Amino acid sequence: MMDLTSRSTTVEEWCELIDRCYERDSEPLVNLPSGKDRVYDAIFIGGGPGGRFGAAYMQAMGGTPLIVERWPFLGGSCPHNACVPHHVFSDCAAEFDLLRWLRGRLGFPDFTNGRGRILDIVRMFVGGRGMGHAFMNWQSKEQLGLDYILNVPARVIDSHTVEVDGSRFRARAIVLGTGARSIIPDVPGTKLHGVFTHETLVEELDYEPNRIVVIGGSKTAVEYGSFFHAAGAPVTIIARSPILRFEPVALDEDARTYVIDMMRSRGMAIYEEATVEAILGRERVEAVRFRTAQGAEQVVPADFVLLGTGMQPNVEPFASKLGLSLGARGEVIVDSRMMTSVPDVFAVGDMIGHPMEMWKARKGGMTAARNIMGEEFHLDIRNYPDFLHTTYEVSWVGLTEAQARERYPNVIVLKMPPGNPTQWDLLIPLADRVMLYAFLEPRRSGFQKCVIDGDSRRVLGFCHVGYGCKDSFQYLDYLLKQGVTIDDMGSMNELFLNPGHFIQLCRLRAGMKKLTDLA
Ligand code: FAD
Ligand code: COM
Repeated sequence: MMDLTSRSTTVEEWCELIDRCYERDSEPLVNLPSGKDRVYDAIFIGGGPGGRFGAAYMQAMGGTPLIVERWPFLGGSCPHNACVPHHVFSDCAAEFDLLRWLRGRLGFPDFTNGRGRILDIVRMFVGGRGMGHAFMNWQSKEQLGLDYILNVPARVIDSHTVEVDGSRFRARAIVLGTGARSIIPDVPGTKLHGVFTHETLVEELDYEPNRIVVIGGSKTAVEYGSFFHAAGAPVTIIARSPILRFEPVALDEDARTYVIDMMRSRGMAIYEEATVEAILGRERVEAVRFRTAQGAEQVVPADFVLLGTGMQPNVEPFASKLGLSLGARGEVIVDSRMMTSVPDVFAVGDMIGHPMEMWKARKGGMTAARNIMGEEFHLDIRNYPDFLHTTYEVSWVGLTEAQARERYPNVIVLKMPPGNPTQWDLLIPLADRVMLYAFLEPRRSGFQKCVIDGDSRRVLGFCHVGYGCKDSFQYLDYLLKQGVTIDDMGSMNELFLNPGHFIQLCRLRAGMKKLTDLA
């Protein structure tokens, strides 16, 4: 065991230490400023966003949390193999896409035979991710004052006792936040060299992929597929269900059609409602055989396959040991306070099932902390803003037009461009980071829609395809929940040219007593 409690460790020192620990089996890293023998308010098992934010919130409330994490760093899968690489890849996808459309024009370089180097990008991420890991450890120790033990798995003894490296720790409550892992589909060939998940991609990729098949229709499948394709490696997506259909917070059908059309128009092959029969090859992957929705057998050559078939909660051995109730997809069942079926045991984040997103993990941790500290607090995980990347940022919140029409008799729609967004060659919408598309490839400049209840004048939903608008959806979500109206929206101050044209679209109609569409 390496006791770091009374040592001030810099980010650079953490980097070296984490690297050493990650490369080979090594001792636990211990930081226990509150003292080893105390009874903690909670032991957080898993130091991902759920555990780390839960512990930080509890500490801020005056409680004493302990985090136990099997990796030598805090932050969980996000900085290691999930959100952070996803955003690196999506940034690259957007840049490559722009370069592809502008190639040889206006002084932009010729990208015609150009290829983004996927292997180098993955290596760049892996080479740099240690700094993110180190920052999480440093911030949690030096700025947040958290107790933690890293680089060792936790073993639950009972609902108040956790064993770590042979020592026992006691707490009033346990908060499980052990995340989720990729589901490996039950088809022949998943063990061939060249078949990856998002986890193994960053650990094991050792060649430049050229022909790519993505199996599955998850966000990861669409996001990573879009990146590979934008980098110049042709991609085929084979999904069992229609892609980009989300529940319960759905993407508007017009936006979905626009996004999929834009993916196809860039040359991506997308097969929905198709069944993968086998990944073929001797040692390395050579092709994927599948059946289309119409029943035709097809074989696509591939030297790289990404499995994007969803995530499985990591619930064992804790569920069996504690007797936790599980749901149909193997997730831990919790109530709105994050309490499991076992008294004093809470669960948060990806291990409680969908939606598997950062906000839910972090707010789940915070919710558990508040309830353990005696403040009743409930988390609603049914209404939230959502997003994904293709070569675009796609963001949405609230009701789709179809959902609104089911619930309200007088639905008003404001959208840009008007009509069918894939058929216009109109340089609208104009905004940051789509100006070049707008003038040179107009139909690629994005799409946005605002759905309104014409009777109450309340806004019901927003969606946006483009760039730079994702952030505003965090606040639009809040405004929707406050009951924002078209008139409130029209009274706001835009920073023109703004990616979300929602304020000015609303203002164009806000003066109207009996609202009509702007669509
Ligand atoms: P994790 O982050 O998985 O943390 C769980 C921790 O528990 C891990 O550190 C693990 O080592 C530890 N652990 C497991 N077992 C033990 C044990 N026995 N003892 C001790 N520790 C243990 N969400 C977004 O909001 N935005 C995004 O852009 C985004 N991008 C994503 C991209 C990809 C490719 C993927 C797969 C997911 C993405 N997500 C994104 C989802 C997000 O990463 C997760 O929702 C979030 O990380 C869940 O946090 P968590 O704390 O529940 O689990
Ligand atoms: C972010 C990880 S990458 S955490 O949510 O700050 O722990």
